[in-house]
Amino acid sequence: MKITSIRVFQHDLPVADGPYVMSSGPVWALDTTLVAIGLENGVVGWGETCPLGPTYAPAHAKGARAALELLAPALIGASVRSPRALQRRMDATLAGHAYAKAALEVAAYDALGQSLGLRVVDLLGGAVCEAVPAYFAISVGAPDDMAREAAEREQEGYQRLQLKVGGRPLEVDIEAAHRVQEAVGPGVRLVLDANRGLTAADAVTLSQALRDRALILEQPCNTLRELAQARPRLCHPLYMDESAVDLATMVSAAGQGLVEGFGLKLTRMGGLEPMAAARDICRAAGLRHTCDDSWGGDIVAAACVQVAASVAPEQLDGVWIAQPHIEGHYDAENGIRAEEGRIKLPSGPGLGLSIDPEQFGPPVAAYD
Ligand code: 0XW
Ligand code: MG
Repeated sequence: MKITSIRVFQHDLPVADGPYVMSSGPVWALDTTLVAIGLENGVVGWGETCPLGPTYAPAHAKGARAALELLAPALIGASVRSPRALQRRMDATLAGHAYAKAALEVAAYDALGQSLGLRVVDLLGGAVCEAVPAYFAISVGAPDDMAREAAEREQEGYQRLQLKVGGRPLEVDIEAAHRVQEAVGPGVRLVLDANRGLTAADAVTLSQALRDRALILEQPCNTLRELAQARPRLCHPLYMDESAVDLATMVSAAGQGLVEGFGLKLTRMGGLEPMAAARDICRAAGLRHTCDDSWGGDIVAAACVQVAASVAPEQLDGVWIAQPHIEGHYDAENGIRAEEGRIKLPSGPGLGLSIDPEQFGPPVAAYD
């Protein structure tokens, strides 16, 4: 199962129903990077990393491809039989850059699973279900428009809706939360996600103004210190997303009782293995979490669903995929999609996808 080649592709992902609007502003198009790992047995495994623009997190598309210039050659000749050994080899080549390493790690798991005739979830402890709940993120918008979209998404089967807030007067966010909750049934769980855009004081004001609403507040503030400062005065469960940059931070937050849950992103954590460890930390601490990523097509989505299917249902808040905002699929037959609020786990080995590299054009880099 030795790696004999690595191909890197660049692919544009315009936001089909754009813009996607968070507290940091609108996003109209994304730049994704795909990697294809070729093995001596002829198997090809795929990975992907797609930062949500250059300011959402300390990651950007060209940075991923620059990191891969160092990382890919270091993996030629290594075996995918030990993802941990690959991780050590990558860490000995380049510090940090988890979002780039994740693309290679996922591709290695895809190739390993295909070689063994196993799904990636079978390599992560096994599936506890064959479909996982999806959730939908509603962009910052006029309260009426957000309420209308919330009602439509509930009709589509989503039972968890994330409202993007921040970047505007708090009063408008408060009005939007009221209007959305009035527009949907009691079975829909609502999350307000400011993507780090609020001060601690504003987070407290928002929460106290909505104290009678059943909500989750996700990453309202930018830093751990601000989350801890706001925490005692919040009226709602607090989830950490962008601040959960590694397992050590999660262990510390769980140990302090700082949060009730996490929004977890696969490439931010460094791939499937760290995500599975994060899953186990949450299980041990009795915390709920999502299995998501910042953006990306079928390959990122498949990786998120594979790990999500190994999570105890009582711990899984849901899976977010970018697919509703992307035209088409990388794999038209097995592509990952939400149907009636749930995402089916593909049946095929590896990620369960069959990817034609021709769709991405010539590789931007090739290593043999
Ligand atoms: C909703 N997401 C999982 C997708 C976007 O990348 C942002 C992210 C979040 O929860 O912050
Ligand atoms: Mg979030």
